[in-house]
Amino acid sequence: MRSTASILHLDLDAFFAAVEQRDKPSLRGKPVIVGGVGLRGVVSTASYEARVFGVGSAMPMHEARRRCPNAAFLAGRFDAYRQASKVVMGLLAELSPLIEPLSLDEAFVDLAAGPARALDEQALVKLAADLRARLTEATGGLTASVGLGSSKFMAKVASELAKPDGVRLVSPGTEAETIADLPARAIPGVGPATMERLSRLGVVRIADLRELSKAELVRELGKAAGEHLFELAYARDDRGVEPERETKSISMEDTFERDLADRQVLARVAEQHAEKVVSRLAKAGLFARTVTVKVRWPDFSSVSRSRTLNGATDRVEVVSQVARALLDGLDVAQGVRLLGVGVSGLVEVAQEPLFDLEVAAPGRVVEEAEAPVSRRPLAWLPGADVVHDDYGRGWVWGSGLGRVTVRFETAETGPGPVRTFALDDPALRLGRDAGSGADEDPPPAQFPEPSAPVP
Ligand code: TTP
Ligand code: MG
Repeated sequence: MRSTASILHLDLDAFFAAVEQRDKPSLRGKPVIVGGVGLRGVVSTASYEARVFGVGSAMPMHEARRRCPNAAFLAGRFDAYRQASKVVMGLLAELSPLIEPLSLDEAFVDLAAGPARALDEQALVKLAADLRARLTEATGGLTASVGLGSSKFMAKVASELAKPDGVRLVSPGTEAETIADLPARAIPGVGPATMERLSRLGVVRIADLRELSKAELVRELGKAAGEHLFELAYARDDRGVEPERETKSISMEDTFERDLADRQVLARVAEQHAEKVVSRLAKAGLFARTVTVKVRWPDFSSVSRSRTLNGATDRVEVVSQVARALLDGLDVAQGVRLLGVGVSGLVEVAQEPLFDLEVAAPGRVVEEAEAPVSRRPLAWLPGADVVHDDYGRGWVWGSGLGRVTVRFETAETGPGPVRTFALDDPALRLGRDAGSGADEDPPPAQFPEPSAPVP
């Protein structure tokens, strides 16, 4: 491990929600929840104002609505998130040639590989402060938390301790004591399932892990995970910052303590895996075309089954249904030792028809007749960008019964007025540009219809 705190971890604060608040001035300082709109939709992220009510990532949307009924519930605009992410990653690339993005809003930077290699601690903190200021400026108001440490693990823990909107440097030599009192789940990779196993061994804090032997952890969690956790408990981590590599697949698997033959239990595990996989997909701003299920039998042989969809999806109910169907095609009577769910065929745009399951009603969800497949089909989802010939740019506040309500405001305006239109109002269009943009066909010329005399 290195003796300087030269690994930097940056994580944007309440990323999707912060982009929404930037572009929708009336929502600044208010609870904002971005998430799936489907039947089984879950929260992607909640603004800090909404977190006060106990709303958080991966919570079912209906639960979020119950806890925070007055929040703005938005469907998400991946183009805007991806654009903000590019700006941020560009700033990080100025610090060092060695950066490793983990998702749209999170990356490691190895400062030892760049011009900052010889900086002392004070100068490193200053570098982080400057970075955060430039980031806020360049993104039009987003904030980030930055951690500095002697390893990837410490940098990530430090940024978590710095949240929100702060910097934290963990001095080399103080790592083990810094993490001792943190809950064990603060270790990246320790999720609810691992935590449940650990609590049975009496583990609450990271220091408690040090009471266990490596052999005990390996027995409980498997060789790779057990050994890794044993090292992290003492903050020992020598993984290098890996330059950007393309994400080709995302998967989640679990080895059971006892072989499982109960279809219902297996289906539930497949669903839980699908939820995690989809959450990581969303964090990466990606959509998947192929779903794979992997099963390992008691004799350690494995099979996998895949299905490729007609289009690319980021919807948990789709991934979950396909995974369960694939599982149904396997005879599990002999017992299952390991079950995994994965997605691949990753692309940056959804290609599936976007049906708003929860609110689909005649005339409620409008697909553009010939929506280009090159980008997410547009629909009057809450939060979507719209342009009106007379009122200019705004966003969908709500829709239903053949009408859509729009708030006319942008990042550059103050909070703007609200107006309601018929869904087929020719002056109103979905999208960000006014119609003269390069990737949009010019709108058909509009002539005032002579009002027909009423007979
Ligand atoms: P995070 O960095 O985990 O969360 P965050 O940026 O919203 O909040 P924090 O201030 O705590 O960092 O994830 C980044 C984005 O990824 C988040 O804004 C939305 C998306 N995401 C999902 O879509 N599903 C998830 O389960 C999580 C955790 C994140
Ligand atoms: Mg974040």
